[in-house]
Amino acid sequence: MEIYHVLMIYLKKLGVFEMYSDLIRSDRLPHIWCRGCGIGTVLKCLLRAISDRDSDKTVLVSGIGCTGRTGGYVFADSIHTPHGRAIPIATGIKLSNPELDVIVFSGDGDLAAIGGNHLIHAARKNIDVTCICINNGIFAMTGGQMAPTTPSGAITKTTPYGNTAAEFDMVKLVDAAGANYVARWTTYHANDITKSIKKALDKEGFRFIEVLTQCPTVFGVYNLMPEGYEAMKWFRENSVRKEKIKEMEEEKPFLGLEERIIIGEFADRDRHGLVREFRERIQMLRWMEIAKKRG
Ligand SMILES: Cc1ncc(C[n+]2csc(CCOP(=O)(O)OP(=O)(O)O)c2C)c(N)n1
Ligand code: SF4
Repeated sequence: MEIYHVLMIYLKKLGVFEMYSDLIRSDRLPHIWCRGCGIGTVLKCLLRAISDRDSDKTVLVSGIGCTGRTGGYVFADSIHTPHGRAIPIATGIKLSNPELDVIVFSGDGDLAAIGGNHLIHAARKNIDVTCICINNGIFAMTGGQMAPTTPSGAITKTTPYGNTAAEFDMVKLVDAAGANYVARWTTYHANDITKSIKKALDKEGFRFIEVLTQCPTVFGVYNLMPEGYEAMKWFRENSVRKEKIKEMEEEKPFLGLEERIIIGEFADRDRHGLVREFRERIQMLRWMEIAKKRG
C-alpha cells in the first residue's frame, strides 16, 4: 500500500473531514469523464456506501464503456471485463469466494443490450451480486448510438429524427425476473443512492440499482441539455417518488405520469440467494450420503 493511502486512512480515522481519497487510485487520475458527466456522482455515492466496509472483501466488476472505467479508479480489487460480461464474471467471483461483496458497476448499454440476457437470468437465479447500472440512455463511449434505454423520441447520432422505439424499463424487467432488491434513482438523489447501495449490500440475492445519469456530451447536447446541471434540474423537476404516485393521480389525473421518472424502491424481497441455495443443497446431499452409508 502506498504511503499516500496509509496517510489518508489515518486522517479519516481521526475524523478530520469526510473524504474518500483513500478509496481512490490517485495514480490513475485524471479520470476520463467529461465535465458535467454524472458517473462521478454515482461513484462518490458508492464510495460513501462502502467506506465503512472491509475493502479487502470488496470486488468491483465493470464492463466496457465510460462507466466501465470506474473499476480502475477504486482502491479495491476490480476487474474490467469484456463488453456485456460483467455479470457472468461477477457470478464466478462470488461463487468461488462467497464471503466477498461483489459489486457490478456498469452502463445501461453493457447491462441491457449486449449483456441483457445475463441481467435477467441473474435476477431469476437471484445471484448474490449488487448491480449498479448507470443509465445515461445511450452508448456513450462509442460516440452516442441509440441504446435499448434511449427514451422514445430522443435524438441520438443514429436516430437523428428521434428514437422510434420504446425504451426498456430496466426496473420492471429485473423486478419481474425476481431480483431481491430493485431501486431507481437519478444523480440528483445522491443521498438516496448511498442509502440504497448500503441497504443492498446488506442483503443477499440479486440487488439492482438503476441510476439515471446525465451524459451532456453525446446525449444532452442533442436533447436540450448540453450542460450537466440542466439534466440535474430536469431530474429534480420530473422525478416522482413511488409513494406519491397515487396521491398525484388523485389530485391531477391528467398529469401524464408516464412522462415522469418514478423513483424509489420497487422490490425488497428475502428470497434465498444462490449461494445459500447451493450451500443447503450440498448439505442435504451430504446428509443423504451419510444416511445411505448407515443403511
Ligand atoms: C463485444 C463488443 N462490442 C462492442 C464494443 C464497443 N463498445 C464499447 S463501449 C460500448 C457502449 C457502452 O455503453 P454503456 O454500457 O451504456 O456505457 P457508457 O459508455 O454509456 O457509460 C460499446 C458498444 C465492444 N467494446 N465490445
Ligand atoms: S461521453 Fe458522456 S458518459 Fe462518457 S464521460 Fe462524457 S459525459 Fe460521461
